[in-house]
Amino acid sequence: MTLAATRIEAVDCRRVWDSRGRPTVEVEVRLAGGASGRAIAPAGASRGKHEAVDLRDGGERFGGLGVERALAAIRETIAPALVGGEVSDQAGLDARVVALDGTPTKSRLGGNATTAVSMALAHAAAAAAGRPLWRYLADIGGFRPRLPMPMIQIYGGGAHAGQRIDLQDILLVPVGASSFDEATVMAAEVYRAAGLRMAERGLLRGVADEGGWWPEFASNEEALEEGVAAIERAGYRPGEDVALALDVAATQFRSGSAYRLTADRVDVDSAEMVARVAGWCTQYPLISVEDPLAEDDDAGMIAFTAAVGASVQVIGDDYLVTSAERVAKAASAGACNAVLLKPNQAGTLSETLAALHAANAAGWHTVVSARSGETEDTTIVDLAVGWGADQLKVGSFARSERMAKWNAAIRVEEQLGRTATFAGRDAIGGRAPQR
Ligand code: 2PG
Ligand code: MG
Repeated sequence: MTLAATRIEAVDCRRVWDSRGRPTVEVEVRLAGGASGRAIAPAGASRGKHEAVDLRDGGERFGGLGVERALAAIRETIAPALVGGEVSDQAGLDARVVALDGTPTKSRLGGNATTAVSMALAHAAAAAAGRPLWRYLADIGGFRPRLPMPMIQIYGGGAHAGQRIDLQDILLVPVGASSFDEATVMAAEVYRAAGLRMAERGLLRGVADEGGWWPEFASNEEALEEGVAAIERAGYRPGEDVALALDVAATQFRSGSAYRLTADRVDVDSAEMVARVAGWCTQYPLISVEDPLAEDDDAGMIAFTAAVGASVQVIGDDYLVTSAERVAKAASAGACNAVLLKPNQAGTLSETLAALHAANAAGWHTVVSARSGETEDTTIVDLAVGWGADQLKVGSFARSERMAKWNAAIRVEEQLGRTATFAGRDAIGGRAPQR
């Protein structure tokens, strides 16, 4: 009897290093027919309380961030359960891992272990089918491959820049671009102009965790003003050619029931926070705002979405943690109109895809996102293209763990050639509540 070529023969793993020089998990899946797939788990710094947790070793070594326990979980528990399985049955294999873990946040096996395994399975399945992963995912999922609109960080802040300012990401969105390639050209020019301005003002201090300029600003608003100035300096019209976006990551500066805006030397309550960020939306060319309120501030999220959601995209990240259930609940409550999709928040590709389906069902925009701790792994680009997601957020326009993703998308656009479609301006922005 000949064994099926797509039978899983081995699930191997090793410790590799992420963009912060911290240990992370790499998995390699080998199939009976010789095809293989490999993936590396990313790691967040500003994490939601309900997301899948990484299994770390604790203790002194590597500041407690070792991944020996996660590797042991793969070798001793996950691999024995998957070997012999049919690799194209991603849903069945992911479900097996979820059942083996049995916790709401993957705390037994580790989200770092389950995420790397799930992504490596998909790579192996695509390799066996002889197709790039993005095309394989589109084919099996019934999606039309499409290049997403990129969101590119200009300044990093919050947990990614020692809390120098409270806002975590000030991003640019090249809404006037007509292709992904053109979008990267515009991003390169604005990013460069922003750096030149920092240098001229004597404020250049290098870059933050995701490659954005270190935010040497006196207030949160100054970051927005500088963003507008950089767009103009690069020769673009703010809002018309290049818009701004924010990841407030407000959970990070929640203090009791208040929001502590250290850079602005003020504590505000939820209603004042809503008014402040909504005010920025009218003052600056902001097209999208992520996590404007903390992960447990339902009333604030609903109020903010009601205030600006018809014209501004309101993304839930820590608030929704790539959970289909949370997306459906938020949609019916009128909180958010877009979801950030991070595979390692869910812990498997199948659960990430379920969150995308829930968002599509709600008429929301979808944004596939990297983490602040990344590697050369470019799986998220395949997901964004193959699932026809609206946007892709992978950090700034510097550092190779970021550039690897932008460059991967450029290659896909070229491979698609004349059949390539780019998400464009309509794939980002506000949505009138559907209730
Ligand atoms: C976010 C991400 C990426 P982290 O908040 O959206 O910017 O950060 O991976 O630290 O959660
Ligand atoms: Mg975020």
